[in-house]
Amino acid sequence: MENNIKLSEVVGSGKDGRILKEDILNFLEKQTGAILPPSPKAEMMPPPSPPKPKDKTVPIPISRPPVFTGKDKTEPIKGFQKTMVKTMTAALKIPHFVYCDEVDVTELVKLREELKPVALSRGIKLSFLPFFVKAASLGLLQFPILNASVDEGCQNIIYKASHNIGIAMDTQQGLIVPNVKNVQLCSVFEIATELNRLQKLGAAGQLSTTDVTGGTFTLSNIGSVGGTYAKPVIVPPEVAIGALGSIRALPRFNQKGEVYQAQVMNVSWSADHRIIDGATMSRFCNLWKSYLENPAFMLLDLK
Ligand code: CAO
Repeated sequence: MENNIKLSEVVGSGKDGRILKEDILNFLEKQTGAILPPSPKAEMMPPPSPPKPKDKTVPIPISRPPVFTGKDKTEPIKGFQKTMVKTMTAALKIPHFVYCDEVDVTELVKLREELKPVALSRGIKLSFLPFFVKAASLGLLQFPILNASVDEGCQNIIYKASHNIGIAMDTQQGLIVPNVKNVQLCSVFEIATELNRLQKLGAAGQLSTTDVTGGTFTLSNIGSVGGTYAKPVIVPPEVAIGALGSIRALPRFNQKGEVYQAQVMNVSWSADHRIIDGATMSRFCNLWKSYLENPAFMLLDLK
C-alpha cells in the first residue's frame, strides 16, 4: 500500500507462493532500475562460518554482500536503523574513553571444546560468549560502578543490582541488543540457554520488548564476524561496553620464556569517563581476563 504495489504483479517465493517482504523489496528494486540479485539472507542461506580458533590452515571464507548496480536510490531510515540513529546520537553525548588489552584464551578454548558436546547433548549450542558474559558479571560484582547509569544532568549514579548483560547481535533486520537478565544468578549453561533463545528470536525478528530493554552492561562479540579491535559505543543509559575481537592462534611466551602457540583475543572497553576512570576499567579488565585465562578460577566464585 505504501508503494502502490499491486500484489497480483508480485511473484511470491514463500510457502505456497506466499509473498514475502523480500519479494516486495526485490519488486521495488526492479521498478527503480537497480536490480539486486537475491541476497543470501533473503534466500535463507546459512551464514558463512566464521573463523574457528582451531582451523589454522583453513582460509577465512569471505562473505559476499549483494551487489548494487544501476541508478542511485533513496530509502527512508526506519525500523531498527531508526533506533540505531536515536541510540547512537544519544551515545555521542557521553565522553567515552577506550581501554584495550589482549586475553590468552588457550585454556578456555580447550575447556569449551570439552563442554561443547555436553551442552549439545542437552540441546544447547555452547559458544565462548556465555563464559565472557559470566566472567563480566563476576567482575561487575566487584566493580558495580560499571553496572550503573547516571541520571539526567549527571547528578546521581544509580547502581543496578541486576546484571542484565546486553549482547550486540547482527540480525537480518540490523543491529539489535537483547540482554540476558540477572546474569549474577545464572550458571554458564543457563546463560548459554538464554543466548540460544535470544539468538533464535533475533534471527526470526521476534525479540520481545522485555528482551531488548533493561540492559545494564553490554558485550559486542564482533570477533565472531572478524576483526581484532573495535571502539564500541556505549548503549545509553549504560556506562560501559566491551568489544571482543577474533580469537587467533599466535606465538606467545610462557613463564619459562618458551614460545608456545596461544589462542589470543583482544578486548576493547569503552566507558563513560564522567564517572569511570581508566584505572577502574583496567582493574575490572584484569579480573575479567583472569577468569578467562584460568577458567578454573571461575569455579571458586560461582554460586
Ligand atoms: N573468535 C573466534 N571464534 C568465535 C568468536 C571469536 N571472538 N566468537 C564466536 N566464535 C565462534 C563460535 O565459538 C562458533 O564456533 P563453533 O561453531 O565452533 O561453536 C562460531 O564462531 C559461531 O558463533 P556464533 O556467532 O553462532 O555464536 P556467538 O555466541 O559467539 O555469537 C552473536 C552470537 C549473536 C553475538 C553473533 O552471532 C553476532 O551477531 N556477532 C556480531 C556482533 C556485532 O555485530 N557487533 C558489532 C556491534 S556494533 O555495530
